[in-house]
Amino acid sequence: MAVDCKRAKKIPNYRIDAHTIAPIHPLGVKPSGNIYLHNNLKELDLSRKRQLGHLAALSEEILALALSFIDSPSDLVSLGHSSRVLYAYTYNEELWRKLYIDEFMRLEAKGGNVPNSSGYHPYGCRKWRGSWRKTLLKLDEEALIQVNDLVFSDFLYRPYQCSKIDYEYLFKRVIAFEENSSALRHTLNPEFGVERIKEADLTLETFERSYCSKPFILCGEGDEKRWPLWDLEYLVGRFGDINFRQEAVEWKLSYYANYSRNNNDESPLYLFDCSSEAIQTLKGEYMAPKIFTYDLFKAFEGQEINCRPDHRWLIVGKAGSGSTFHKDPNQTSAWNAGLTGKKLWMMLPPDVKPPGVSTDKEEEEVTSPVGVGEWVLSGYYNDAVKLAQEGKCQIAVTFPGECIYVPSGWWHTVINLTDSVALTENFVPAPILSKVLLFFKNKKKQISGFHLQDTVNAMKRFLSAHPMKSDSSPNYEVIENFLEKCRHHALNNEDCGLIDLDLEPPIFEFFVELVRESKYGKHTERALADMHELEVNAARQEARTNPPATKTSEAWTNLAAESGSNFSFGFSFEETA
Ligand SMILES: O=C(O)CCC(=O)C(=O)O
Ligand SMILES: [Fe+2]
Repeated sequence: MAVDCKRAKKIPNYRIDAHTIAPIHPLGVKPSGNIYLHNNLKELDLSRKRQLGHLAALSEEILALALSFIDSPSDLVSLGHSSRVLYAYTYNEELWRKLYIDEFMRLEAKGGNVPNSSGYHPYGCRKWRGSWRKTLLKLDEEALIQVNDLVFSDFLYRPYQCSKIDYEYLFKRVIAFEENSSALRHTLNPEFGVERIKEADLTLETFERSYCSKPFILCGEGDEKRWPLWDLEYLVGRFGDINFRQEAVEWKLSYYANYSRNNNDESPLYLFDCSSEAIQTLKGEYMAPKIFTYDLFKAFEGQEINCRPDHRWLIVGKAGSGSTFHKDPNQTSAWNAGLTGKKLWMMLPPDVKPPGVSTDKEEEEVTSPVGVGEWVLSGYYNDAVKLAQEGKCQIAVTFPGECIYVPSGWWHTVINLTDSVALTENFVPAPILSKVLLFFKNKKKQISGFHLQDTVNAMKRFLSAHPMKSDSSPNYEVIENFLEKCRHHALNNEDCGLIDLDLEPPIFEFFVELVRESKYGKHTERALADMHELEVNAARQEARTNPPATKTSEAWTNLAAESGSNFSFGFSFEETA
């Protein structure tokens, strides 16, 4: 008991108290629970019915759904002008954001993927005015019609509440603790913190032997110039007129900066760019940590092959933006270097489900039902702290100049606690080759980032440049069959994962042969053997946790063996296990 108390004291308190966030909604909308403080519920019900007319028969969910089908700003504003309650429901930023983004996507689909230099302007909106509603209606001021004591709705209040979270304040204890660890270049929280190591102290050999499958943070040694000190203002100064991708939209960086400085979004648009003109310049202005450059996905590079999935991103986001829980694509590992700002990381091993996330068995569908703000306010963050105290989750804050390693297959979420700029790259260190191969072999539907035409071209060029070796013949055959099948289709260059054709590129077979022929060839046989072992272990584990509901009877097996290939019955000998 005494030992437990002492231990409990040693663990830093990373929990937060989210109950103090109660901003006043600009229209006076109150949280649902406040309705019980109203002194005349009958009168409230009557006014609501008067205000909504026939729409009062709808539940809030159905009303919201119906409003989301309105597909023009002028219709939405007209409906809002018919009563105060409808003004409040149509004021919801999510509706206006959707209107803008749907139109942007329509314009992009019509005009092709590469916007002209001025980009697309849904409904002629060339100026960001501080909210999606004001931008679409080209308003600098709004009437802000008040609905005090008339609208009690979590549905309307909650997103506003989330947009006003002061993350730096909410996580001040965690930040202070991590700041000390960062200054010492050593984690003061070995229980569930992420180990910090000086970049110069970690050799490739030690990384591959002992660090490849756990998170850690590489820190510098006071060298201010180790990483570029870019912030958004600096980038706007250099690339303000260049288009960058922010999730579904692509805007000039100067436009994104205006948006970023002034919006009420619950989940602000996150700039995640791998293809702007600027990134071509910027990629020459930093050096990845040396130990992360031994990267087996380089086998997909080179003039002759040139079909590597995108793997390098510039990330810019304001406080409150972030990445919801995910595993990185194609079972790759990643590094992420903070250039400005503070990022909160939560990382869980591959087989621990993150709080608030549900998946199907194969993890093809991942549902994070809420944005990061809602995730924090609903108590899931504190659930993650509890998991961390049980050794099932690691939590850290990274600061400028720190580079975190995200191991292959680990769940992770990131919350920008302040405005942030970061660089990230996905890569495949040698020890995870077997896991990537297993993924390519058995999770074909989840493979992403390979473009059909580029991949087909790469396969053709590879086959003509590399004569078959005896070990390669089954793989060559599969690739040749695929190429033959492609001859009967008109190919586009969509991501293979999005294509609905009966064409599944044999990425597993191709990758094996590419690695075999590359400078990483010495890893091939060992990785294939390890992959096989992983496969057998996974099958054993599956049999243990999910024994088949039926088993084939001995009689059936014997009969089948005796009758040879002509065996056929119109009934089954299956018995319940
Ligand atoms: O938001 C971030 O910085 C994390 C990015 C990330 O996890 C990713 O690129 O996969
Ligand atoms: Fe990630």
